[in-house]
Amino acid sequence: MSDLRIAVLGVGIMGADHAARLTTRISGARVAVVNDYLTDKADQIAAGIEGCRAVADPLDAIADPDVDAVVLATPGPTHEKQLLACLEHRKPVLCEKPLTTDVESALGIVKREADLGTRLIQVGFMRRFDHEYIALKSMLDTGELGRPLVLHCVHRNPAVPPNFDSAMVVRDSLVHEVDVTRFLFDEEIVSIQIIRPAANPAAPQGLADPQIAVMRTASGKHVDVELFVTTGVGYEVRTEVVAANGSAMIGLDVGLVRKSAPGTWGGQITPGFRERFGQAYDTEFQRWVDAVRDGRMVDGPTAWDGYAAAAVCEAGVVSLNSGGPVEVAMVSRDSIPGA
Ligand code: ISE
Repeated sequence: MSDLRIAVLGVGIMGADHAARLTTRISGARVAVVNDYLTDKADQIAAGIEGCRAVADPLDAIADPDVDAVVLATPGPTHEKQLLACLEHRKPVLCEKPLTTDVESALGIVKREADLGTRLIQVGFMRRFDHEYIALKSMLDTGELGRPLVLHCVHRNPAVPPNFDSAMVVRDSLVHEVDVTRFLFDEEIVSIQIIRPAANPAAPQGLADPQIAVMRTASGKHVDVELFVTTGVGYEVRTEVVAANGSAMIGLDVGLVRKSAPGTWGGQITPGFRERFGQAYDTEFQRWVDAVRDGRMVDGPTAWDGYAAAAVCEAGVVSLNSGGPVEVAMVSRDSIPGA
């Protein structure tokens, strides 16, 4: 079987990383087309990949007859149009989060895909492919810890880009714990509250950081998340499940532990999400390529997962402004046959 010919749309930090991953570490696929609104950047990436060319218009790249499947690493506001084009051309697509930037358009995408009767959209919630999250999920599924009751999470970044605002802490950062909660517990989140502690004096003016998210699932499980995106320290993602018969924690970041004179010990913290979740991205991409090649098209979070995450984040942003708990408004999955 010949290699899957992929178009990578958006070759900023994430897209360039995906193009490199597909070229050097993933089998059964090659990058045939790249696109970016910065055309010089797309030309430069294309020049470094054998048999790859830059296409200036993202919709032309999707429609290109030499493209079998699409990776979207473009800015969120462009996703709706690009996803609709992928559906129109029946091209499988791995879309970096967010699915779209608002709940209505996310639901529109879910419905349009369901109307086609074939799943073509996978959403890039990469934590579901991380060895530690997989181990935690398997442990919960075997039932050895008994009924899970509480999830405690920590999500810290050393720094964020200058345009990062308080709502992005919810939509861009917390969205991962929203998906992790749904993945681990197999149920929807029904309410969310965002609490703003005193802000980090080192955070940019106006950025509410840290934030504490408190969520409740349909069966009444409690989830709390400390989000702190300007720590200046490192990339820390910890997740602890407390269950009826014990607890389990991942993300302790304990690699090599050094002990040396004069009586000190210590190790290293991963600097960023690409280092912490590099394995997860590789596994996600290999499994997606394999699924597309054998006709399953999707092997991971679906458009519905993207919609559900958007709905929780939407409620989270309302709570960020009001301070109180907010109910999550979502349609029922059964109301969309095929979703
Ligand atoms: C970023 O977009 C990510 O997806 C990272 O995983 C997350 O840690 C970071 O907070 C986000 O801004």
